[in-house]
Amino acid sequence: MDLETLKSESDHLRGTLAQELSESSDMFSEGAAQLLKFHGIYQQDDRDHRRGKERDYIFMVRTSLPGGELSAEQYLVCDDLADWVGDGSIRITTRQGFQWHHVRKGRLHPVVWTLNQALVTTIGACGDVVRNVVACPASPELGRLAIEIATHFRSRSSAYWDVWIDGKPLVSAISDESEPIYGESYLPRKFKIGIASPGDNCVDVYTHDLGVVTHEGDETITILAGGGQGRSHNRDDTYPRLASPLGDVPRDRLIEVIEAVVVVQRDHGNREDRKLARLKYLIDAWGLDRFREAVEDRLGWRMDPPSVLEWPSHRDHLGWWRGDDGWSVGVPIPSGRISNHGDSQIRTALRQIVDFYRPTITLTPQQNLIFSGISDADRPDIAVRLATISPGTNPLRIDALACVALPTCGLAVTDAERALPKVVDDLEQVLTELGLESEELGLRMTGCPNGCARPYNSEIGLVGRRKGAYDIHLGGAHDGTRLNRFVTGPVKTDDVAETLRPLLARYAASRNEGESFGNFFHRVEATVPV
Ligand code: SRM
Ligand code: SF4
Repeated sequence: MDLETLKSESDHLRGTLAQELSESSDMFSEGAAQLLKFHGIYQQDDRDHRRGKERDYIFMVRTSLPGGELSAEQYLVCDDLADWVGDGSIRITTRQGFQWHHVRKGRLHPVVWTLNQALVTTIGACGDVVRNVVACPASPELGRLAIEIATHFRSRSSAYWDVWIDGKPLVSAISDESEPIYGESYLPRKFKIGIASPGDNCVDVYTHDLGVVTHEGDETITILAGGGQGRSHNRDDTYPRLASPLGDVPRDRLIEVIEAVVVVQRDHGNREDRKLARLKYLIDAWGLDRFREAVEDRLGWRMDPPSVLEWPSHRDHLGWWRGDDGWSVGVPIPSGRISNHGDSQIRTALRQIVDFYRPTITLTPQQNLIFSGISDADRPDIAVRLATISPGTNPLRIDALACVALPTCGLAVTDAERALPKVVDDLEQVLTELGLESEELGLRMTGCPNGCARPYNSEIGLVGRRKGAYDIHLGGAHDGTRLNRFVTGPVKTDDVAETLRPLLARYAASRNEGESFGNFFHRVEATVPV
């Protein structure tokens, strides 16, 4: 059965899920596995353990945490789960969520049930709906806006409660299952929303289907539309795209505007070919003006021309700062992996801080986390504890992102998270030799072209091409406002740094003052041999 039929005939995302969940098999049927995604769960297999056609079925559970915020109590529940499911780790995602990997089928119900008792949901974390809404993690106000948007676009189906919470909704009773926004077939594809503070592009606002940009001291909001990173190696008609400025709208009409964009995509997005179903392809097929007109026709009023945006800041919120509720500290977590291995005891250190000092936790879209609400008295001890898990001060290492990839991702052609440390070590060595060790060089690595670590607008994007080898993309703007381009590949993991050395040497020797590596490459690219 094709996915469109499956969705519309699923009885609002129920399908055979409840029945299959109670069966002893270690996996779900293809149809049920597709519906499972709308409940925040992916059926996977451990690719390190593939033997011929034999599969070791495991599941990934993903939270939907608008704005990435958790209380200390919720964090501790999430941390506990890492011990009794999976591989002893939790993973912070590039959309401010948590993921648990290696969950066995028999544990799915207790995991989702336990999360919901702590008021952490997984509904809509995956599937053809509005996904987790991300927001600048340093702004509580934007966090609240993310919750407002997420609540408005949450699916009304009560299948989630039926399957996972024994029919009992925990937050609010849903009496009507009809989906006024999504309709019976939901959206043609996932839909992503990101909210940025003025001048601060830490959420990579141009990479979302819809970007929301607030303005200081002003009730106007700038809307961007049509961002996305995913592409396929064998399909030239797929490509990454930066969101285009659509218009300025009043704050009190924001939800109405987002709904109009979502509904235009629902009605006109491609339902024949899932590879071309994201909003970016509709906008390119129609042209931005026709798309804007369709949105305005739904609204019944016109948007103002979009404000010009500038982004002096793009890096994550790391280190200490003082806010209204005390101290906050942004903690770099390499590839977002909260685990203990060897000398690195990240999970234990974070748990002890949360358990003892009860800060608020905000996950960031750059796979890090922020502790807030810390008193003057508690700050020194927390600082000492965090020093034990510090990845150092090198900006390349701290800013680098890698997607999960092998062994859990079914679409990976090679490693990313597991390969990143070697690439960073090698590059750090080259940068030090060239006197560039304190440069902020945005490096992002993925195990396939789908773009989960947003590699296509980074300064150096490494995109998995085949086992152990990557295409190198260069020239993205430091602030995320320009796509990079394919330069060479596939290059083996061990050869990445040496391949880049001549270009980095030229950058060291002939860059303009204050020029970032991405801008340098963009300026001189026609003459650069790589
Ligand atoms: Fe992603 C599919 C992991 C953010 C574009 N992504 C997947 C799957 C579920 C593989 C699958 O479909 O079987 C990966 C699961 C791996 C695993 O084992 O955990 C996966 N994506 C991730 C995460 C965990 C990456 C990370 O290391 O942090 C991120 C989870 C975010 C979350 O909490 O919701 C994640 N994915 C992204 C982003 C970045 C973003 O949203 O800011 C993108 C690029 C932006 C975009 O959507 O265009 C992204 N993921 C994709 C795509 C390409 C979609 C497309 O339009 O072509 C796929 C493949 C698909 O959907 O068919 C995909
Ligand atoms: Fe998997 Fe590819 Fe996404 Fe990495 S970019 S998590 S390999 S789908």
